[in-house]
Amino acid sequence: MISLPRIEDGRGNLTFIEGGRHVDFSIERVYYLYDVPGGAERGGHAHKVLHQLLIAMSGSFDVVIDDGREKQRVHLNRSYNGLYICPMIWRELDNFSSGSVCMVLASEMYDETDYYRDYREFLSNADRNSSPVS
Ligand code: T46
Repeated sequence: MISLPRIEDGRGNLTFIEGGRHVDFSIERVYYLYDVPGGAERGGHAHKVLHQLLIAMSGSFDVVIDDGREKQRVHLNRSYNGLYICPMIWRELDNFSSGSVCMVLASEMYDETDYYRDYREFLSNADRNSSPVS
């Protein structure tokens, strides 16, 4: 989880994000998920090379991250916190609150060939990329 800068004054709060400073990658793409119906699930894939930062700009949702060995459920509900997801992490998003907005900063342009959308294929490649245990 990355804590982003917060500038607070009587007019409200301001948060900013600089590529290469608050995130270790240069930001090539921004997209956002919104108007997500109650009970909907998104994600269900991993990326080969893409780095991303997920931020709950409004409302809240959960992200389940999975490196092929362990899973962790993370609740995002603050617009000054970002969840950094490196390559080769399976992610699933659910539990979207009404009116929530998930903004994503991405290190690459959209490329469908960067996705593992099949969990078994992801697992076999996650195994191959994992460091050997002595
Ligand atoms: C991720 C989670 C958090 C594009 O044309 N351009 C884009 O930049 C993106 C992200 C998607 N698309 C197209 C591809 C599909 O035809 O939009 C459609 C829906 O994409 P997808 O099913 O991958 O959406 P999510 O919400 O399941 O996943 C997205 C990102 O794809 C993924 O990288 O981490 O949000």
